[in-house]
Amino acid sequence: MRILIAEDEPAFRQILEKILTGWGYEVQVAEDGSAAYRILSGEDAPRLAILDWKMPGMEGVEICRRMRAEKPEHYLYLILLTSQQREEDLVQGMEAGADDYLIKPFRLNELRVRLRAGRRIIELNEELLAARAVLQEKATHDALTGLENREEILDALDKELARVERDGGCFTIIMADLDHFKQVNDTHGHLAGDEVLRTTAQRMLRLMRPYDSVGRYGGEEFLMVLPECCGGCARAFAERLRAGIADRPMDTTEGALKVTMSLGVAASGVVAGRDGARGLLKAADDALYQAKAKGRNRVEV
Ligand code: GH3
Ligand code: MG
Ligand code: MG
Ligand code: MG
Ligand code: MG
Repeated sequence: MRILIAEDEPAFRQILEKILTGWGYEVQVAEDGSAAYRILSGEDAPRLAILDWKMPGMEGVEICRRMRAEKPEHYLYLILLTSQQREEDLVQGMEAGADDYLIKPFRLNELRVRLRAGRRIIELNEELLAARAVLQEKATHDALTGLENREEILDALDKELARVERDGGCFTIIMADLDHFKQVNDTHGHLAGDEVLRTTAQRMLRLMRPYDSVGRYGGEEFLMVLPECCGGCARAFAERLRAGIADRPMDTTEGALKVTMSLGVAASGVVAGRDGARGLLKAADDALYQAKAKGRNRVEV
């Protein structure tokens, strides 16, 4: 674990650095308060900091106050260092956001166990963040394909509608549906069907730009939102998607399966503003219906 030592007295700083390094910590040092503040608010800051109260540039207590106001994503465990005479200021220090304090001169044993307490808090915080990320992923993504789920992709659509209303420009949505997918399940089993869904998702992702969104809209139906891609761009993209699925059989445990997809394209300029997301979804759905009616494995606008 990395620790920041912010201390303006060189001798004291060096002693602390030596001790902590000896205990196996990776140590970063700051010679004044503003350097410490810069490090703590920067990318990849240490999670644990020992801050001298009295420092040029910025006092340790002020650093505590600022870091708590900024609320970085990872919890920062802050230990204030103060001299005996300022013991009465400790309440102020803790109120400013320090987690703990040490009064100079302090005993090594005390420093060691206080650091251990800090590490426990940091580890708990990391577990909490990891659990939250898992929950967040579950709430917004489809477990089978890893694509956005229906709510999330509809959310992306609403955001894109709001964006073009504000900034102008255009976007396109594509509704895509695997052809005769029921037959895949019936002939090769549901598990092979699942593999086909996963491969379809991967192939679509590979063809998309980083700022495009794709979600699993229904069982074997996908919705894409393509910012700043309209007219010929959208049609060409839908055609690439179609070919990306049809041109190469998909490997499954039941062997290589030929799969095709039909796509309906709708551009924001046509319906957006009139009846928003619903109108656009209906236009894409109608186009998809046309693609199915005209024989499948094709794109309709
Ligand atoms: P069409 O070309 O008209 O779209 O025909 P289709 O067979 O693809 O359409 P239909 O709506 O009749 O059938 C869709 C099938 O998709 C039925 C359903 O069991 C299957 N399906 C939906 N979700 C999943 C899933 O998560 N896994 C698997 N394996 N199959 C799924
Ligand atoms: Mg000092
Ligand atoms: Mg259907
Ligand atoms: Mg289908
Ligand atoms: Mg369907």
